Amino acid sequence: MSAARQRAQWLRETLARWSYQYHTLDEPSVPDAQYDQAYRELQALEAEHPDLITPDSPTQRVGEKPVEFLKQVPHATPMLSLGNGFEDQDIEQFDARVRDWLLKAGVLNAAQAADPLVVLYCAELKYDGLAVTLRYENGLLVQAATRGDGSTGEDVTHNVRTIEVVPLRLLPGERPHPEVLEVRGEVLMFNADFERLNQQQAERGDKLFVNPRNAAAGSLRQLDPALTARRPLRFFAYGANTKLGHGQFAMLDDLRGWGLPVSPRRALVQGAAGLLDFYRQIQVERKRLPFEIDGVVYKVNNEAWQDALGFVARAPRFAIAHKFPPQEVMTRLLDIEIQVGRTGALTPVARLDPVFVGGTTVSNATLHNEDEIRRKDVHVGDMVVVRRAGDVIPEVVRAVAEFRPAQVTSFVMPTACPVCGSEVVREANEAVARCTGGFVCMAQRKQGLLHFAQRRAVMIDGLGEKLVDQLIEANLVKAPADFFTLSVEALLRLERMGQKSAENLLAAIQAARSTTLARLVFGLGIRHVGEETARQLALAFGSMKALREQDYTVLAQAKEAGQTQGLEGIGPEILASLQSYFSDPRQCKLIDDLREVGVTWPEHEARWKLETLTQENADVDDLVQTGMAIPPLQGLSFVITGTLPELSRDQAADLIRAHGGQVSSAVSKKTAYLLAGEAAGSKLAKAQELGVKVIDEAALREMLAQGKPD
Ligand code: D41
Repeated sequence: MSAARQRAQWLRETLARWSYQYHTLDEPSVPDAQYDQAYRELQALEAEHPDLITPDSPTQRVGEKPVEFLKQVPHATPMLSLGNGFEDQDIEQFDARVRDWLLKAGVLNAAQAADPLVVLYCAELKYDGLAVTLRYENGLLVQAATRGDGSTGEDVTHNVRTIEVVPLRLLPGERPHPEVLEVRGEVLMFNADFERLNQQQAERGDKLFVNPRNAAAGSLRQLDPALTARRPLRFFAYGANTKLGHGQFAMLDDLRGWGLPVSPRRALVQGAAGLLDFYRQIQVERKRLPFEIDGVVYKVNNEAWQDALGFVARAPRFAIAHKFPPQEVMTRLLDIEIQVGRTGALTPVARLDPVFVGGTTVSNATLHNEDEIRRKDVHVGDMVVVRRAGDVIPEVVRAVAEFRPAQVTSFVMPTACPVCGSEVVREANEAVARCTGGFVCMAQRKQGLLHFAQRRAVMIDGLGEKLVDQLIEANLVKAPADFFTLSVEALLRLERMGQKSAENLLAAIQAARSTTLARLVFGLGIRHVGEETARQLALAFGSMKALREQDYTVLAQAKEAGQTQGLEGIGPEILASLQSYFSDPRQCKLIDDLREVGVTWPEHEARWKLETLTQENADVDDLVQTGMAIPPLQGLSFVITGTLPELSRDQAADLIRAHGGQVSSAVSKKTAYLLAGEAAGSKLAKAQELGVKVIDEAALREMLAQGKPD
């Protein structure tokens, strides 16, 4: 019997230590299976000898029956509140006040109090959870309570016992723990756990929690501990009722030594300057933290000084919370407007009563799409929660039903484009509704023209948003081809357009006249066709004619059946989009018009073919034998450096890509050629070091003329 008792005690202690190493230190010492085995052994032992069960046994975390209600418990020592500030100034004043009080209390002399770095602070994270207090008597967890109003809270012992990171018995630690220890801290839920929980809730058709804090609160204030046990709650300690005599920072170390999780990020800093420095660091680190914080907390580190400072009302003078600007606020939804994007996507945008959120004033926020509006139950006139986290676009999170006025209007997606009146369609299994107007639609025209003229597309240098606006306004440009019929005279009629600027623009347009198929295909703004896809298409099809004449429905089937070569990166979505684009006569006219006004691009024979070859024998030799053109630079990687005699680096890259080569920015062992011009520097040295072949522009042209690398 005594052997069983000893064994049970050893198992309890060992399991507690492993759990501490796993949860608090994040340094698991044994594999999970080992833990489980020991746990089962203890369970079996306790089943055989029920008198061996102790309240700190890990098997007893969910030992209790549901409670009928949450009991009120008076706090032995009141749980204080925390003053707060938002601005740097608030923090500077806080530090000045602290020094002033320490001077009055006779702790500091006048010279010391004048030193802005004299006070050492412990700077911590401010967890966005629920404040609780845990009472340990002789090391054993005997009670857990919410903060409540600070004097009286709710008894949540049965639930807190189920939180795995909370030790049921304190570990020995480096220094002995007091006989009675009240640990203050926050119960919270990690973001990833919250997401997972909400997913489960959705699958079961249960109500969703609005944020991790809310989920933590809901989970902690349950009557049935078995339910709480299934919720992934965590706990971080930030203080204790009794001073331990070595300062706040060291106290957190003590708590950690006794098995309690404490802030993974805290610092001892000097003066307001040190505090603000910490604040800025945490602002940056915030988005990488696995849980939500709503600011940081500063505490005078020296406990004797803390005592000397005393309290105002219920808040200690030694501490302050420096809060981040709120990321979620409530405001009124004044209207829902429709924005039409370059691809014709209709996005509902919320017009809001301006509010300060996430550090700026926000008056517009995205509502994403029609389904999202339904899901969030948002109506015009509602009070809504607006969220702006970090640099993310502000969004409407949900309506607050409680504040719904008698009169609200439901949103309906218009059936005609608000910009051009064209029909709006929403394809099956698509969340987005689209205007079918294309370049006919002003909204798409402007964005489409900018897209066409951008650097990565047909590249008309110096053509910015303002100028495109002016050109559209003056009715000079409706479609891409119109750029190429502009004259200096026409341009001079635009406001703020001088002779020199007009000439420069025309020169840029002239330069854009000879382009590449890849740039053109990208510039057309076909849905799902980005820069890289456009390059692949140009390479595979070789010519605009081939692209236009293709039946993409047939091609998609052939591809499905594995009968195509050279179209590896082109998926069914892209093929469907090409089919719809090239079967629209308005779009085809646009391309014809470009040719008409003298836009040119080199074309070559199609690289891919519809083959009856099987995948296995379809190697390069077969393709050559079947007469398929292989681009001369296929599979070769180039790096370009220095100034070339005739081509710009962009043009050289286009040329290489148009012939099947790749262009990268750094020289490596995989580089086939370094194309070097005048004043080549470190890349040339690197190429020589690695034995990479170095060629000049003439050699490149020679390769292309020969149709093969040298
Ligand atoms: O992380 C927190 N939310 C946090 C809250 C913290 N790190 N430290 C805190 N320190 C205190 C004092 C200084 C009063 C012991 C607190 C709180 N109080 C607090 N939480 C809720 C009310 C007060």
